[in-house]
Amino acid sequence: MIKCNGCGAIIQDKDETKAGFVPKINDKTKYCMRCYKMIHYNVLPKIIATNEDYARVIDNVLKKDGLIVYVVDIFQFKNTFRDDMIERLRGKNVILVANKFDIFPHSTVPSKIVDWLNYQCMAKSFKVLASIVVSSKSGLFIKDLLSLIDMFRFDDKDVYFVGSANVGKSSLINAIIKDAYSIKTDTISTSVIPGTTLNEINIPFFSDNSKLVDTPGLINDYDVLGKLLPVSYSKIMPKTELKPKTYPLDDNLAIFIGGLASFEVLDKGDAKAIIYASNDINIHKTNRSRVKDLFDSRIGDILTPPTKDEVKNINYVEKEIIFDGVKKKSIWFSGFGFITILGKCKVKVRYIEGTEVLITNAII
Ligand SMILES: Nc1nc2c(ncn2[C@@H]2O[C@H](COP(=O)(O)OP(=O)(O)O)[C@@H](O)[C@H]2O)c(=O)[nH]1
Ligand SMILES: [Mg+2]
Repeated sequence: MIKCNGCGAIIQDKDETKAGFVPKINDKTKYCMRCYKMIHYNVLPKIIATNEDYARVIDNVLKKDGLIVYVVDIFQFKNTFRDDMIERLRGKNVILVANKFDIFPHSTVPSKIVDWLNYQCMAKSFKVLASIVVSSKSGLFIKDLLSLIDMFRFDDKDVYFVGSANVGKSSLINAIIKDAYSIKTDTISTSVIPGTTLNEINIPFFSDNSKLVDTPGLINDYDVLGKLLPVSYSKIMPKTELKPKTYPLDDNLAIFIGGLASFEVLDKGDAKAIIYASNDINIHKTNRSRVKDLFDSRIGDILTPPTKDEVKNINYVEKEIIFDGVKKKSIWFSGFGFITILGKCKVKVRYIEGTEVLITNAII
């Protein structure tokens, strides 16, 4: 039995529609056709497994006695620090890693984010051995993560990387291997499509023969990606440093985050709002009186993403939120960003039906 080095599926030459397919298996086969195409032709993979399949693999992994690296996406924190994962991880040896720190404004102080992460854990009574921010893309703090892993990997245990789909688990393992061996090429397949990794992938790494283990992640049903087509994925996932936009609130101000959400001021109080979203999303400032008209006629052209094609399958829901101004807060939209509110105000957000809007203490 050979496993694909890219996604972990068992290599087979019987069924093209199933994971691990290659037309012909031989001694040199290292990757399935899906990963081979992803690596050499930049072809995006199709999703071929379900959340139940992924959950089975994860639960199997968690039965083993190892050190767990729980990876979350700092830009999608609320989406990826999930109750269903926290419940699975309670009582285990866990290091919490917030990945993709490179996209946060470079003035962000890492230790403040770590404090914030620890607070979020405390709020869920979730004990972790340590929290850290890293970037698998830029390599920032990868060495520090490796030191933490060495420190907490009692009795030469294996190290399991778990977390939601797309948080960068596979990228993180690649970054660790690149750093440790001073190499430039990726070992495991990564992509913008949730569900790239299909099975557990074991990588012998430590001198005692213990392994780094990559796992598939659960896909969040509330993620906005599920409502969009792959053409929009790379637009809403920031690739470069976020350029936050600050708006002092005015009565009747409305702001569109592309056509993904709108933010309307019902009572401006003394507040301002700072929007953190990918630079590829059009932020459009307008008056509340124009909101209905814009939703009816301009989504998919000036208000994009989504594209015109995607709009056909999207409905919007709305929610009023009151901020008392005592603490800074962040409004998290599943999948494409957050708004930090400073001060007292009352606002209305409209967002895509089937996605979530969640509030935390402000992250930045
Ligand atoms: N900006 C940024 N993107 C990242 C980082 N790590 C991973 N990504 C991107 O996130 C997407 C998902 O990565 P992948 O490793 O496949 O995630 P996995 O599903 O958790 O294994 C890919 O498009 C990666 O390029 C990071 O540190 N910074
Ligand atoms: Mg992966």
